[in-house]
Amino acid sequence: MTLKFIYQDITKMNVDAIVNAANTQLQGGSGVCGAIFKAAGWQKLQAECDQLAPIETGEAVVTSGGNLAASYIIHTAGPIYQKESKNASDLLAASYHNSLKKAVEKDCDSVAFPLISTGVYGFPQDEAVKIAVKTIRQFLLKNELTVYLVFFDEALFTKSQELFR
Ligand code: AR6
Repeated sequence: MTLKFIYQDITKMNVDAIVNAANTQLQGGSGVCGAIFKAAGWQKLQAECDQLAPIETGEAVVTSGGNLAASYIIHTAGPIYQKESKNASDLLAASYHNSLKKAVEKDCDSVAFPLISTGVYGFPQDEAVKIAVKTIRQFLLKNELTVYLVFFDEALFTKSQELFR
């Protein structure tokens, strides 16, 4: 029943599942997605993803963790901020919520999230952190899970830690 902030490369996390900031076609890409595909084993992970694609924005699906320490990768497509401006917040919350549900379905005790949609997809970072924290805290009221929110930007990590202490 804990949410922890951590400044780390998510591919190095020793947890039951890590979440990938994917696209609806589940195609290996850049950013955190590229790092995860590379560390997990690109071809094998892409083959698993191809069986599950496409997904809706806000939906989540699960593959193996490949060569990662994590047993599972939960792939969720966050909203493209410019495209979904009206529904972007709800869709981002759905990405977190649906990923958490998948983690529980797979009996995970621990799961690590990147800041979904805050890179290529352009979601304002401070707002995205707020939505992530709110959605995760709500879920943890009823579920036993350790959740890590993984920051890749040290300044944002420090600022967010102070804000949500
Ligand atoms: N560990 C943790 N966080 C990371 C890492 C890492 N190794 N690398 C980057 N980040 P982005 P999106 C942070 O662009 O905006 C891909 O091509 C990064 O600083 O990876 O959801 C997909 O295939 C940022 O805060 O994801 C999709 O097509 C956050 O991860 C599209 O980009 C998310 O940035 C998804 O875009």
